[in-house]
Amino acid sequence: MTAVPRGTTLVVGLGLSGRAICRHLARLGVPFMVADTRREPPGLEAFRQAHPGVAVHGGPLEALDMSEAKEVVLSPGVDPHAPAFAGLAEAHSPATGEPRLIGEVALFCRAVRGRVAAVTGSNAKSTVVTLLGDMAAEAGVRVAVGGNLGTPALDLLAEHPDAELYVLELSSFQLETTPRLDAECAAFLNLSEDHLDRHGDMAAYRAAKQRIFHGARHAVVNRDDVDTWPAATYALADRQIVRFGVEPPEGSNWGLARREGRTWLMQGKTPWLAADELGMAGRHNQQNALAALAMGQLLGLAPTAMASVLRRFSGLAHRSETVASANGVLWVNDSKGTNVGATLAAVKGLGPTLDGRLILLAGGEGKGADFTPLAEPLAACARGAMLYGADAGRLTEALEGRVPVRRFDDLAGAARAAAAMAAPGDCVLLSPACASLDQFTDYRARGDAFCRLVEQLKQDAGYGV
Ligand code: UMA
Ligand code: ADP
Repeated sequence: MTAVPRGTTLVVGLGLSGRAICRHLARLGVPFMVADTRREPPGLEAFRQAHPGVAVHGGPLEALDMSEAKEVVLSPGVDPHAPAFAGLAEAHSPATGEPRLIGEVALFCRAVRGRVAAVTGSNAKSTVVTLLGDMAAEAGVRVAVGGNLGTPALDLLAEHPDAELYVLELSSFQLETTPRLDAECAAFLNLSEDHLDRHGDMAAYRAAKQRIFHGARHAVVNRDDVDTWPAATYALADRQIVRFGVEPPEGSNWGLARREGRTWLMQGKTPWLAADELGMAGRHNQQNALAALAMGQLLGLAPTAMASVLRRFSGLAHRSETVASANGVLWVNDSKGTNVGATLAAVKGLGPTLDGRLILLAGGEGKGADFTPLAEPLAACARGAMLYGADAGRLTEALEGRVPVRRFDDLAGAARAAAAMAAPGDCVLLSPACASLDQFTDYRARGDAFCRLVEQLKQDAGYGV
C-alpha cells in the first residue's frame, strides 16, 4: 500500500478538473500528489512534464493510505461515497474545521475575490449560464463563465484574476463536494431524474443540488417545481428568493402573461420583452430567459443589455438545434437531451406544432432513469420512436403500445430508418433521454455524428430526406 505523505494534498482524477486543481495548488506552493483509477490516464506524460517530481498513483484507490493526507480534493466524476474514502467523508481538518474531503469548487471558493453567480438544475444550466454571461459582458461587467460548462472554475480564476463576476454552471457532482458556496446569486432551475446511478435516489440528488444555496445572498428558483425551493436548512428569508414560472407573476417574481394578443416576459405587472422577440424557440427557452433575467436583475445588470442579448441569442449547439430542412423534413439535433426531463422539454417544445409528425431517435445509457413519463407526450405527437444503444430495451418497454417503436443497434441504423419513414411535414428529432457513453465519447460527438448522418442521408435521394 502506498501512503500519501503527511501534510500532502491528494488530488483524485486527472481530467480537466484534476489538472486545474494541480495547477492551482502548484501556484499556491502547496505540496500535492495525484491519483487516478486508470493506470495510464490520457495526458499523463504532459502532466509529468508540467509537474516534475509530483507523485502519480494509477490504479485502484483502495491501494492508497490517505489517512495522513492534509486534504483530498476530488474531481466531479469521482464518487465521494466510494469505499476508498470511507472514514474521510465525515473528517474535518483540526486546523481549519473544514471537511478534509472536498472538490475543485471548494478551492475556488477559498480563493475567489469577485462575485459569484451560480446555476444548477437537471436541465437548461448551460443555456442560462451562457445567457447570463453574455448579458453581463454586454452590460460592461468583467465576467468569466465556466464550471461544468467546460472551463474548470479554478482555470477561470487563473485566466481572469480580475473578473468582477464569475458565472458558474455547477453539477450535482460539483456541489456535493462544495461545503459552502456563498454565491451572490444562486439559481436552481428544475429537478428531474438524472445521475441516479451515482446519487442512489432523488432525495440525495436533490440534496446535492440544494447545496448551491449555502451562504447565498439571493436565490432564483422555479415556482412550478418545489424541489428547487431552498430547504429550511439554508435559512433563506422569503425576500431573498425570486421565482420564475409559466403563470402571470406577482411582486418581483418573473413569469409569462398575454397582452394584446402577444405573450410577454413579465416581472410582476411589468412587461420586459415579448416572447416572439426572443432569439430562442420553445416554451422551455422562455423559462430559461426568465431565469437569466431574474439573475441579471439581482446582479444589477442594465435591462437594455439583457434585452439585446435575449433578442440575438439563438441557442447553443446540440440543444433543439435545427440542422437540416430538406424535402419538407426537419432534422433537429438535441443530443444534449441526456435525461428524460430534457427530452420531455424538447418533445413538448416541438410537438404541439407538428400535428403528430414527430419521429424520435432515442437511446444510450439511461443512468437508471424511469422512461415512462415519455409515453404520454409521445403518444400525443409522435408517429414513431427509433430506439438504439444500451438501454433500447428499457425504452421499448416504456413506450411500446403507446407509440410505434423499432429497435436498432446504433444511431446510424435508427437515423436511416427515420429517413425511410419520414414524409414532408415530419420532424426527426434526436433527443436521446440517455447519456452517450455506450457508443460515443460525449454528447457533442453524438450530435456531430448525427449531423454527418443527416448530410449523408441528404445526398441519398432514396431516403426521402
Ligand atoms: N476518474 C477516476 N476515478 C473515478 C472517476 C474518474 O480516477 O471514479 C478519473 C478518470 O480516469 C479521468 C478523470 O478522473 O482521468 C476524469 O475526471 P472527471 O470525470 O471528473 O471529468 P473532468 O475531465 O474533470 O470534467 C469535469 C466534468 N465531468 C464530470 O462531471 C463527469 C465536466 O462535465 C466539466 O465540464 C469539467 O469537469 C469542468 O468543470 C461534463 C459532464 O458530463 C460535461 N458533467 C455531467 C453532466 O453535465 O451531466 C455532470
Ligand atoms: P444542461 O447544461 O443543464 O445540460 P442545456 O442548456 O445544455 O442544460 O440543455 C440541456 C437539455 O435540456 C437540452 O436538451 C434542452 O433541450 C433541454 N432544456 C432546455 N431548457 C429546458 C428547460 N427549461 N426545462 C427542461 N429541459 C430544458
